[in-house]
This record gives sequence, structure tokens and C-alpha cells, in this order.
Amino acid sequence: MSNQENQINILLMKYRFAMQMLETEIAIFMQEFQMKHGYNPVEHNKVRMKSKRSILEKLERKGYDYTASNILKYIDDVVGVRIVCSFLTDVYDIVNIFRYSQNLIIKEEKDYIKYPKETGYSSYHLIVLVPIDLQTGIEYMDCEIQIRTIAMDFWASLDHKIAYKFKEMIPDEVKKEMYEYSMIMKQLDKKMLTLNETVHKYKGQNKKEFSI
Ligand code: 0O2
Repeated sequence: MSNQENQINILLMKYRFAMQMLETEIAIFMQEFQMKHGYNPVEHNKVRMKSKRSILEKLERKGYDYTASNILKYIDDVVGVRIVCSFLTDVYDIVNIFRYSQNLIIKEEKDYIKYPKETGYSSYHLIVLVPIDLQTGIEYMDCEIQIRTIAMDFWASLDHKIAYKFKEMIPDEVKKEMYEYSMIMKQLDKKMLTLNETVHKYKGQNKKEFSI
């Protein structure tokens, strides 16, 4: 095994440690939230580590060689977590939970919900520094957290298959149509949120009437 390959393997091991830390941290956050509010905002979440091939392709896309130092410098989503929640407001509640974390440090925030990408992609991204406690001392690994609603996740999953990974070959009309669908998804998210708020108000009123 070459020295470069060895360095990459050591680096990926550190990312695996970070992934385990992050997974535990998120599980604790969510259980605590549920206990405090009696409500779980998370529909589902998924933690994954990028494959070597995918890391290599991303570095190539950015114009860098496949080396451990380039992975550290230019790839911030070797470890990625996707948190899918029900309503728009849940996304920002979850972002706030991360803001108050004592262990994780937020390095970067990208609000693609307020400012969607030109493809129509919407999601809230956090790049967090996750501490790993090694015998040589604490090191901080970059990890990406994507927080989005079910509707955004539906759109992004299909876009990933239809367009995102094949940008060069995608005809303009397909891009345009995907963008239009992202707008429909946005409308739907707003309508669902309003509907949920209406139901909550209604429930509140019923409770009052009942207590009189
Ligand atoms: P994969 O296969 O999903 O992991 P940057 O260096 O920060 O300028 P970067 O790292 O691409 O650029 O960050 P960005 O743009 O915030 O996107 C990171 C991830 O968001 C992507 O990872 C995708 O998962 C998702 N994403 C961004 N844009 C789109 C889009 O238009 N459609 C879909 N479906 N997903 C998107 P990867 O590694 O590119 O892909």
C-alpha cells in the first residue's frame, strides 16, 4: 500500500469516528426534544459516509488530486447526515438545536430554503466540526448536515436520479421542468404548514370550550 493510500485510510477512519459521534449526538438531541415538547419533528434521518469513488469524483470535479490533504481541505461532506422533518418550521427548530450544542461547532451555514440553488434545490445545510478524542489529542472533522422537509426530500431524491448527477447532458426543458416542480413543492410546504397551524388553533379553541 502506498504512503498516500495509507494516509487516506487513516483519514477515513477518523471520519468514521466522527460519524459515530454525530449519530449519537443527534439521537440524544431528538430524544431530548421529544421529552421537552412531546413531539418528534424528525420523520427520519440517515447518516452516510461518501465512498472512495465518490470522494475521488468530487475532487476531480473541483480540479484537485485524490490526496488526504485535499480531502481534508476541499471535501466537507465525507460524512453526511440528512434529517427529514415534517414542516418548514421544524427545519429551523432543528437548526437551533445544533446552534446550542456544546460539542459541535458550526463552521458554515447555507440556507438553500431562503435562497434555493438555481436547479431549484432547497435544504438547510450546516457544516459542523465534530470532535474526535484520539490518543494524540482532540481533532475536529468537518461533517455536513442537510435538514429538509419531506417535500424537499422528495424533490431532491428524484432530482438526484433525473438531473443532478448528469448536469452536462440534461436538456434545458428538463432543467426548467425540475425547477417548476421545485416551486410546486415550495407551495405545498407552505400550504401544509398553514393547514397544520389551523388545526392547532382549532384544537386550542376546542380545549378552551371544553374547560368552560
Ligand atoms: P451527493 O451525491 O448527494 O453527496 P461547495 O464546495 O460548498 O461550493 P458542495 O460541496 O457541492 O459545493 O456544496 P453544496 O452545493 O452545498 O452541495 C452539497 C450537497 O448538497 C451535494 O452533495 C448534494 O447532496 C446536495 N445538492 C446540492 N445541490 C443539489 C441539487 O441541485 N440537487 C440535488 N438533488 N442535490 C443537491 P454532492 O457531493 O454534490 O452529491
